[in-house]
Amino acid sequence: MHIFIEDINDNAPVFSRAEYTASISEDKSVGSSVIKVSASDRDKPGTPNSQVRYTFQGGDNGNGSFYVEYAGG
Ligand SMILES: [Ca+2]
Ligand SMILES: [Ca+2]
Repeated sequence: MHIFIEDINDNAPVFSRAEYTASISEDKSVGSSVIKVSASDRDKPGTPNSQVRYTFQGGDNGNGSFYVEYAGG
């Protein structure tokens, strides 16, 4: 008898900081990076369980003025 232990998605992503704030000056060029955030997830690496997807609050990808660039885990 074989018992396979698979990873389950029991860890939520944890941001490296509790809160992020950023300000941007008006003369910044379009496409400038405003802020970089990162979160980590303790589930098994390389599986959907540990994939972190970033969106704005509410799940959209910005109102046109700002957008989220997805990067890595
Ligand atoms: Ca997870
Ligand atoms: Ca897990």
